[in-house]
Amino acid sequence: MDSREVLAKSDTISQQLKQSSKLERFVASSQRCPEGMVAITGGTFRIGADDHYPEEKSIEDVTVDGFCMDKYEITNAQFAQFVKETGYVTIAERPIPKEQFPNLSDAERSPGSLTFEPPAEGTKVPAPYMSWWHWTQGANWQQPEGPSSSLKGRENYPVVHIAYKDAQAYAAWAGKSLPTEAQWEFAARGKLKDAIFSWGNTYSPKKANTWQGEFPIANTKEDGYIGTAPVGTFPPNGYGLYDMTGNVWEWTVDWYIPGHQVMEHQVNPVVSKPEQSFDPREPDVPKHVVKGGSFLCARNYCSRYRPAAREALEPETGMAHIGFRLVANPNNSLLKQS
Ligand SMILES: [Ca+2]
Repeated sequence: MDSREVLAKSDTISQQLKQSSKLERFVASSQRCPEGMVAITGGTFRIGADDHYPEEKSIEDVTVDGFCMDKYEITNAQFAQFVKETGYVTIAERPIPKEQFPNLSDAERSPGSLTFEPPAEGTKVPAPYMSWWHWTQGANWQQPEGPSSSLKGRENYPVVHIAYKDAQAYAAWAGKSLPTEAQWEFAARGKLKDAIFSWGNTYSPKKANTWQGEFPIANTKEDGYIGTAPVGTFPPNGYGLYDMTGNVWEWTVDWYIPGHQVMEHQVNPVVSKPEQSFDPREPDVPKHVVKGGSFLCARNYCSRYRPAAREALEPETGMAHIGFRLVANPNNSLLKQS
């Protein structure tokens, strides 16, 4: 792929700002972030990592302008408020369109989502790839494990089973935006230069909700959580942002391409067109970048609880470990730390 071609096609954040929301105009004029958001003053940093997974290569210098970012992942209580006010129905709650899957029966097309179920006890490691994901009819943000589950007592947990389009709908309602990958990674690094984790260079089960033990068969729960944890349970990073890594993966606006070469020396880089997307594992399926890893990331498998780590996901797929948080883009870099 020709990098200049990719960037020539890219929208810039400033173009997006031509349609900035009332809230974003407020941020621009007051130079302060709204309640629940943290001011990220912007700057130049090294995106990516050269010594982990190939899709994180290579390290490139990029610059982001100042922006505000949600301190926490969007919670079930926040998403419930959005649904109450708008009547929005998430993709996991809608029947699978007949046009997309004409060979499925009506029953097979009934709504659902992917839930995590560990392989049966005694399964040899490595378990068959992806065998721990199950299509569960009736699983959605309100019933994260299926019809017998609910959100009771989980109001402050991150909302999950959120597809990209669901996150976008929420963002439009909130007058905010999904972050770019560069914004997300800059924020996740928490002012640390080139550190492996958002807290430093040494792994700790006390710093983020990850998986301890042999994934996917044994979770020792050393960090206190087998599944998601209430937002803000683990310590914040250097910007005062919680759960940037671990807990749930978070959507970004960028379309997925392997590596960062196209971003070199760019200001507010973003891969903004679906036709730019390329995942070598599924070349015909455009996907967005998700960041931060989740409670399912373990040292022996998918150790993606790092700022540089990234994965690719289809926009219409929500899963039991997919959530999001938002940014407000005031189009200046003069934000005051709140
Ligand atoms: Ca955990």
